[in-house]
Amino acid sequence: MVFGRSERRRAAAVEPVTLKILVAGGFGAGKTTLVGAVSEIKPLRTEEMLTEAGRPVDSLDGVESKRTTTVAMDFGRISLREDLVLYLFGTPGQDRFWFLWDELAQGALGAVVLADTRRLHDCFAAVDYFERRGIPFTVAVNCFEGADRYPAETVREALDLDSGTPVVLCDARDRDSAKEVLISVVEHAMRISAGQRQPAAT
Ligand SMILES: Nc1nc2c(ncn2[C@@H]2O[C@H](COP(=O)(O)OP(=O)(O)O)[C@@H](O)[C@H]2O)c(=O)[nH]1
Ligand SMILES: [Mg+2]
Repeated sequence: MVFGRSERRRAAAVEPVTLKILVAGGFGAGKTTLVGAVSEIKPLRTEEMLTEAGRPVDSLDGVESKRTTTVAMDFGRISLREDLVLYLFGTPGQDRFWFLWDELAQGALGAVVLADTRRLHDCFAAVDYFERRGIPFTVAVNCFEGADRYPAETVREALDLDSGTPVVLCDARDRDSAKEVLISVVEHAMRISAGQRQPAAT
């Protein structure tokens, strides 16, 4: 039926809601991997080969196989539904690129903080950053082989997170797993904004 309601709905789907999500975490935590695993478009990356000069700065302990480093950011897109599209922006992992964060954070609905339990302290800065700015985030523990497994609650305590902040275990290489992480961020951000819309009790 050409003029039926279903046609209208299909037309409406052409303009989906687009949301911006940041993907943060320490160097080698899996940001580029996660964006690449879920993105429907070829992820835009600005990677530079680690140079000898960069070696003393970019610690490779625990990420022995890592050969490139993201100097600007990862960018990707995923449609969670036909009317809901996420744009993913991977934040640069090294502290010396922090000047890019404030611009990246503009208009972000929420964030993923990728954590590697072998180097948990590497994500403290990202957690602090989003807490300070009131940007909702989910902590996604990237379960590398060879890393000890900890329950989500243990990670929550170690990071001293608010009870409402989701902590999920993931495999950044796995599309479905990475998608679950993103759904967690969106749901968490929606819960927070719904809470803020509640009229104040009189
Ligand atoms: N075993 C394992 N390796 C991973 C996983 N996620 C990322 N890696 C690898 O760890 C290294 C660092 O990941 P990358 O995404 O570049 O980290 P980034 O610095 O946060 O962007 C790469 O060699 C990845 O292939 C994972 O879930 N399991
Ligand atoms: Mg990267």
